[in-house]
Amino acid sequence: MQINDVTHYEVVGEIAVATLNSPPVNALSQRVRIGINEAVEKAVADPSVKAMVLICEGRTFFAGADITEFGKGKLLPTLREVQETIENASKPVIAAIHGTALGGGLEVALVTHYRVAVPSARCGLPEVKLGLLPGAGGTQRLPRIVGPERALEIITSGDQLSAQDALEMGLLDKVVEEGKLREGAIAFAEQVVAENRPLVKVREMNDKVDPAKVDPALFDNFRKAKARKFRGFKAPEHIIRCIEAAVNMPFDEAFKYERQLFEELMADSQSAAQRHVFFAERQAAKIDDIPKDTPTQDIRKVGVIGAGTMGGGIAMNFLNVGLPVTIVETKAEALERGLGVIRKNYENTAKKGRISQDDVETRMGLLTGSLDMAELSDCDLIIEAVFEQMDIKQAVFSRLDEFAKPDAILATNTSYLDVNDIAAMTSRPEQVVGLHFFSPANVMRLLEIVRADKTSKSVVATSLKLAKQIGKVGVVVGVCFGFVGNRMLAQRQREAEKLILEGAWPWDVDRVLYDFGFPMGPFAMRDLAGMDVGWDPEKSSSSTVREILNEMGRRGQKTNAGFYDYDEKRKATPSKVVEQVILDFCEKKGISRRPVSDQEILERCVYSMVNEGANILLEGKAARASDIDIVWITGYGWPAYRGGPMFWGDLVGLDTILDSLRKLEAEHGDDFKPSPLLERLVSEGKGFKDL
Ligand code: 3H9
Repeated sequence: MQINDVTHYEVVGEIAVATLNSPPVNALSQRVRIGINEAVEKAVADPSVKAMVLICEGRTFFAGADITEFGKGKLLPTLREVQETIENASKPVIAAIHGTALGGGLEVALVTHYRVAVPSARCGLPEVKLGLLPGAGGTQRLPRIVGPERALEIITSGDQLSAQDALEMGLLDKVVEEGKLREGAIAFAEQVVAENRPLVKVREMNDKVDPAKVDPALFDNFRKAKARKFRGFKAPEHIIRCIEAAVNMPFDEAFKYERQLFEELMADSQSAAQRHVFFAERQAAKIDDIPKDTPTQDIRKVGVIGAGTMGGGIAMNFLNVGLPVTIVETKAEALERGLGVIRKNYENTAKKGRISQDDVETRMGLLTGSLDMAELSDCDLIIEAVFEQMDIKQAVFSRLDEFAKPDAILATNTSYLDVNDIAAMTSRPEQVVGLHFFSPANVMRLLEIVRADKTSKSVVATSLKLAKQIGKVGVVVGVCFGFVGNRMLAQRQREAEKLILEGAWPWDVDRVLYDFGFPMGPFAMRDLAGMDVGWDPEKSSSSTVREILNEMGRRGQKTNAGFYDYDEKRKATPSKVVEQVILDFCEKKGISRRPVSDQEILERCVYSMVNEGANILLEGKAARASDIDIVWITGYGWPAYRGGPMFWGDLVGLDTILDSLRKLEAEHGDDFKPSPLLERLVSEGKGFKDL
C-alpha cells in the first residue's frame, strides 16, 4: 500500500518493507519524513511484523536533508523527530543502502538498529561542503562507531567511504550481493529476528568515546595539522567542537550542543554562500537554448597538440578516465620531455599512495607520442595547446582541417584569443570550440567552454558532458578578450600594479587578498609562476617595475628573488631591494607616494572585478551571475565561503559598490567606470541574484 505519494509499505512474511521514492536523490523532504515516520509507526503497531527494512528506490538511498527546504521554517515532522521514532521503535529497523547515503541520509541510517548495503554503496557526511555540520546527530553517533580520530577526518573532509571501508569500520553490519539489496536486507532482518538480536542504539555505545581512551591532545593536534586547509572556513572548527563534546559530555547534552552549532552555521553567510555554490555548479551545466536531449558525440580517442606543461596536463585528464591520447610535438626532444613529465607526475602520485603502480602503467599505456599531426586523423577530439599567438594557432587549425575526421571536435586551449578567428581557418567552424583549461590542468576543476559564433549545440553539449566525465566543472562562456576568468583577473592585476606605485607595498596587497581568502596574492603568484613569463629581454626597457626586476635577474622563486626574497626553504620575506626599486621608479616618474589603506586595496582590486563581471553579463558573455562565481571559485581560488564575486557583490550591497566605484572614477578615471548593469540594478533595488 501507498502511505503517501513517495512511500510504499508492504509486509513480506514477518518483515515490513518501507520503500521511499522521491527522485532525483531521495532528499529528506517533508513528504519523505512523513512517509518514514508513518511507516515505522505502522510496523510497530502491527503485531504480525517483527522487524522493518527501510529502503529507497531510484538511484540512491537518502542523499541528505532537502537543501531546498533550508530557510523555509520548521516543516514537521523534523528530521530529529523522525529519528526518534526510528531509534525508539520496539522492533529492529534495518537500513538498506545503495547509491550514496549522505548527510541526513546517513544520519537516518545511524539511528536504525542495523545497516546493510550493496558493495557499490557509499557513505559520507558532506555537510562541511555546504558550510554546515551534520545536524542530526552525525557528529555524535559517527565517533561512537569509528572513534573520534577517524570521525574528525571523515566529517571535516566530507569525503565518502566505500561500502568495504564502512564495513571494516563497523558502520555497516553486512554487505549483500550487488543488485539484491531488497532480498539481502529482508534475509538479514529475518536473521536478526530469528537470533533475537538486541535493538542496538548507537547513542548508547560509549567505549570509543570514553574519555579515558581518548588522547586529550587529539583535537588540538588535528586543528594544527589542518590549519592551512581550514583557513577562513567556520564549519570545520564547529565540527571539531561537536566531536570534542561527543567525548566530553553526556549524549543528550552534546546532542543539544550540536544543534546549537548547526543553527549558528545555518544562519551564517558562509553556509548561504556554499549552498549557492552547490546549486550554481549544477546550474552551470544547463544552457537555455541547448535542451537536455541534445545529441552528443562519443569521444573515444583524444589528440593533444603541444606536449608542454599545459598539453601534458590536459592529456592526463583523459588518461585518468581511461581514454587513449595521442600527443603531438614538433621536435623529438620536446616530445620526450613532455612524456617524461607526465610519467613523473604519475609516479609522484603513486608515491603518495593515491594511485597504484599498475595505474601508472595503465595510464602511460594509453598514451602515444608522435611528431606527425596527421596521426590524429582518427581522433574524436583534438585539443590544441601550442604557443599563445594567433598566427601559430591559425596555422595549426588550417592544417587540422586537412586531415581531422569530418565530425571531430577541434578545440583550442587559448586563454585570450578570438576563437571565431581560429575557427575561420577551417571549413567546419561549427566543430570548433574553445576548451580553456587552467594550470595545473590535471588539477584545477574549471573548464571554460568557449562557444564561438558558429559552434554547434552538439559540440557544446558534448563538451559539457566531457567536462563532467573528467571531473571538471564546465562553464560556457562567450568570445571576448580573456573570456570570463582572465578578463576579470586583468582588473585585479591592473589595480595591484597601480597600487604599489601609489603607496602600497606588494606584500600589503598580497596580505589583503590573502586575508580575504585567496590562496595567495598577485605578487606572490607572479613570483611562483615566474616573473619572466611573457617578458621579452630584447624589448625590455625598464618601463615597469616588473621589467626592472627581470632585468636585475629577479625572476621569481626559481631565482630565489622576485617581489620577495626567498630562503632555501622558499620562505618569502619582503624585499628591501624591491622597496628601493619601487621608490626609485616612483621618483623617476614623478609619482608622490601616499598611505594606502587596506580597505582601498580591497575595494580597488575586488570591486573592479565585480564591475567587470557586470559588464560580462551585460554583453551576454556569461549566461548568469552564478556561472561567473563558479569560474572564480573553481579556477582562481576565490574562497568558496564567499560564494564567488557576484554573490559576494550582492552580499556587500551593489549600492555600496556603486558608490565606491563612482568615487574611484572621480579620482582615477575610466578604469572604474560603473557598468550600466550595476547602475540599473541599484536603481531598481535589485541584485545579481534577481537577474
Ligand atoms: C544535511 O543533510 C543536513 C543534516 O545533517 C541536518 C539536517 C537537520 N537536496 O548532483 P547531481 C539535486 S545537508 C535537494 O547533479 P549526481 C541537485 O540539485 C545535505 N536537492 O547528481 C540536482 O538537481 P537538478 C547533505 C538535491 O548523481 C539533482 O539533485 N547532503 C540534494 O551527480 C541531481 O544532483 C549533501 O550535501 C539535496 N540534498 O550526484 C549531498 N542533493 O537536477 C548533496 C542533490 O535540478 N548531493 N540534489 O540540478 C550530492 O552530493 C549529489 O547530488 C549526489 C548525486 C552525490 C547525491
